[in-house]
Amino acid sequence: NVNNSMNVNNSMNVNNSMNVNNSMNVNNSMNVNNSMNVGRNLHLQQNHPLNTIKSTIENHFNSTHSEPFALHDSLSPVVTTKHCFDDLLIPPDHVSRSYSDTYYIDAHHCLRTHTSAHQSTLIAAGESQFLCTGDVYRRDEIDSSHYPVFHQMEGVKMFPLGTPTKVIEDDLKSVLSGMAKTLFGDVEMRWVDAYFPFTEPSYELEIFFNGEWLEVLGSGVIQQQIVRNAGHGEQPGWAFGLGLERLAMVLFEIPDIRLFWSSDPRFHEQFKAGEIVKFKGYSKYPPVHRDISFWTGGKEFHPNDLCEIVRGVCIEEDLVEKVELIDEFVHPKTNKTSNCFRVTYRSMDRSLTNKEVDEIHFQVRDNAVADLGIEIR
Ligand code: FA5
Ligand code: MG
Repeated sequence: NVNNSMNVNNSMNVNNSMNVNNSMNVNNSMNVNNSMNVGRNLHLQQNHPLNTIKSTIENHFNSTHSEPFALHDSLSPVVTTKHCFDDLLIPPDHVSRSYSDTYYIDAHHCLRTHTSAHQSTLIAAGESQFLCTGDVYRRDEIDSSHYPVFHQMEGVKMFPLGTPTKVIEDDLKSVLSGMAKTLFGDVEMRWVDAYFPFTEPSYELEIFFNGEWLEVLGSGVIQQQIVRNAGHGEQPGWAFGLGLERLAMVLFEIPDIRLFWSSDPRFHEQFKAGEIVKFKGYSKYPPVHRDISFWTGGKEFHPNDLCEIVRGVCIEEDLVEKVELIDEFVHPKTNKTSNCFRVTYRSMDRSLTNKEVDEIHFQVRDNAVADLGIEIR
């Protein structure tokens, strides 16, 4: 019934580039059979940064085109090797097919390595423009921007028969740079020639952000053979594939790709659907909780005053993460008000001992009694 929590952490002191190595349940040697992450569908979770990026892009496409893009975000990540590779003209000996790159389920099925795995099926189904989002899996390196599961969005736009390649290329570039402007504002961007077996010509879009060029997406004019094989003859089109985590890490200032998989409420509480806000780092060390229950005295009591006292006791080291009112009632006979506050102590850089937290908390109680005229229960 009481929702009166105050964050007394000084967020300016929070180290955004902290190492979160030990804080998460990351299974580096994930295999297909026991991966906990298959089916998590972060891109479908309300309020999740990946969902916000996804819907921002979807809204951008559908507000800049009069004919809507069909939206797909729940196609199974288990695909045939035909859909993932053959249909995209990826040669049989291409590195991306190897057992050291791809999570195979059997000789003919794998976890999709990119959302391009759905391209030819959707074109064959007659869709002329669509966005397709999903989790993709690669045996990739592990560092702060690479993770064996990440999320991609694929976009395809088909054109009337006979549309010149130049027109398609120009449309591709203007639509995608418009999308980048919607996400990043007025940034510098550049098109870099690239190679993909399934597009020709191919380009990568890079944007200059925080002092460096960042690869945002791969794209190009779809190889006609793919469209022919999908039963749509000489109809031309473009396609792109982008990494949602990379965009979200930059826009939300999320320092480590593993944070997206966190179940820590301190991560999720920071985000609301559709809002791009800067992530505030938090500590990986365990919290220590202490409650303080008291009758408020003759003086008028304000919760902020208690926060001041806690801050004062922890002046040398910023050890308090949160002070929240967890219970409040008025005694029916005496008419006195009782409050119970929970103080969460947590260091950004070490584990606290119970003994030192006890000492701090006793000091908090003593000071509160002396300064606020309260009566400990
Ligand atoms: C592809 O996956 C192509 N299918 C993209 C494409 C689609 C090209 C349609 C042409 C037409 P690439 O492997 O470069 O390309 O990945 C695309 C994006 O996914 C990258 O730009 C990057 O943003 C992201 N990405 C790639 N590997 C990782 C990873 N290990 N972790 C996080 N993001 C990644
Ligand atoms: Mg690339």
